[in-house]
Amino acid sequence: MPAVLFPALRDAPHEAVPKPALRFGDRGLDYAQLARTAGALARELPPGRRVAVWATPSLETAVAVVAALLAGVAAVPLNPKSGERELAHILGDSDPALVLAAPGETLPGPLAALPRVAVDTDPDAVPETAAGARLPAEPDEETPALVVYTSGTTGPPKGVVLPRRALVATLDALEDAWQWTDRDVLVHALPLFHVHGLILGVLGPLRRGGTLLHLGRFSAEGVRRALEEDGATLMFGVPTMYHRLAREVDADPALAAALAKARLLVSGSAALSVHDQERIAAATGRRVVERYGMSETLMNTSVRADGEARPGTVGLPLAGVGLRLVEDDGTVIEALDGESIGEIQVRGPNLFTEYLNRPDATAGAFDGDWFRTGDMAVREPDGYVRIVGRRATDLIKSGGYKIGAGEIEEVLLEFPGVREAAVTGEPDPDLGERVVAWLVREDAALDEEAVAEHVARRLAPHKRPRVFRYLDALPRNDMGKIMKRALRD
Ligand code: MCA
Ligand code: AMP
Repeated sequence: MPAVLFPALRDAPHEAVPKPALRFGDRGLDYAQLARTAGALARELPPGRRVAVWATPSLETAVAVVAALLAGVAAVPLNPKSGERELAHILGDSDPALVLAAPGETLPGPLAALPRVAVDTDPDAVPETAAGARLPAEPDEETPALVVYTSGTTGPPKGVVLPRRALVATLDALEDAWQWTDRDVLVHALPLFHVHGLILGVLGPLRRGGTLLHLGRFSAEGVRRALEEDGATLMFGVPTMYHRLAREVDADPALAAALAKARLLVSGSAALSVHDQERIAAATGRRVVERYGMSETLMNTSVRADGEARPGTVGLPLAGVGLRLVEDDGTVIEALDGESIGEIQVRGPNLFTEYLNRPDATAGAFDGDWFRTGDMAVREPDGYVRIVGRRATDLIKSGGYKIGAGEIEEVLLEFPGVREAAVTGEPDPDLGERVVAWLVREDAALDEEAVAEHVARRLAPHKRPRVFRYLDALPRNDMGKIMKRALRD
């Protein structure tokens, strides 16, 4: 029997008291209403094809993705700020049958050729005949649920195919680690086109039968209000968000009191600085819990709700997740000594199936059934994982977004007046890392703003360089390869 992804949706029509499922600003749906709207939309989706979702931070995105999941149709969430180049690649690669978007949303050029289905979130607009219909039968657990695009060191982003089995495995492992229940009300302001905001942040509460409050846009005041006034018990955020809370919490006793009341504050997508962790702990008496995951693996480790949130660590492997550290020569590190550094490799039901249309990349990512994460770590004597770095210097994590240097370099080289380009990440107290462009330019008149704008338009605004540095020539080795380490040093 395939696992039922959302039991609360199937039970909803029989609930005596409506249970809130989703709220975005002043609009929301209870479980019965969500079953009705998403169920009706599910019946319009073409079996066996993929559908794109214009993933604005809105109720429509949540309904669209739930509808696709009910229909057993894989959803491809699109960053609504994607640049032209990125969007054209994703649409060409994933070949969606149609795009789901909120009514009235203006969609950019590359989407114009696709049929568009407007997502209606009004449960009263569903005809009685459709409203009474049963939800579609649950698909097989290996059926692709989502295709999430993620950047690599070079080339365009790859589509990570995530089966329903991986979603169930990761969300149920988090239920165990965080004692996550239907009484939890989650608040966050994460984007809905990545694993963190969409799978953990929307599908997580729905699988548990709990409630999501989405802020639309991150602000400390929004977080305070959700925790203090709207009964939120859990918060998810990237380290940049906790950094911004840490900056305000000293001077804002109401914010400190609200954070202190939360059942669990969870950070992920990048490393939370020990300094920010300590500032929040000093002001609230509460420690932020870190968990570690990846688009390809969903969640691998976490500090447990009943465990110790030790700054700089991401806790223990989750239930069902196999984790090992491997040295460069392939030796598996057995020692839990807090010192021996190896690459994290993982296996388990939480893993993706493949990179879409990229059997070469899929094969290259595995060592047998172990997935190579590219993250370097040590394990402490009690098994806690401490991430110490990343194998690839050409991957940048900025604001929790993974950004490939190669993709930006290609776009920089298209700009008139740019002769050579290299991209690196450098430490940034707010973003974790900021994107730095090293350019050899034709002449000093090059307009930095216009170059940043070009990257923001072709790729996405978070990929634009925040700093420009100019050189007469890029440092290269005998093979002509740019020596990034020399640049950073
Ligand atoms: C600025 N903007 C521009 C330009 N400059 N737009 C066009 N052209 C330009 N040249 C606009 C931006 O679009 C944005 O608009 C605003 O100015 C501010 O931009 P930015 O500085 O980039 O944003 P920020 O305020 O610094 O954002 C910080 C953030 C964001 C909110 C923390 O980085 C964020 O949401 N991060 C979450 C990433 C995430 O979810 N990662 C999960 C993937 P506007 O203000 O209108 O937006 S990792 C994952 O899923 C794994 C599994 C895991 O472990 O979780
Ligand atoms: P993405 O490919 O966008 O899903 O990002 C996955 C990467 O984010 C991982 O390979 C890690 O490098 C990083 N990451 C996620 N969570 C954490 C964390 N808690 N601490 C440090 N790095 C993290």
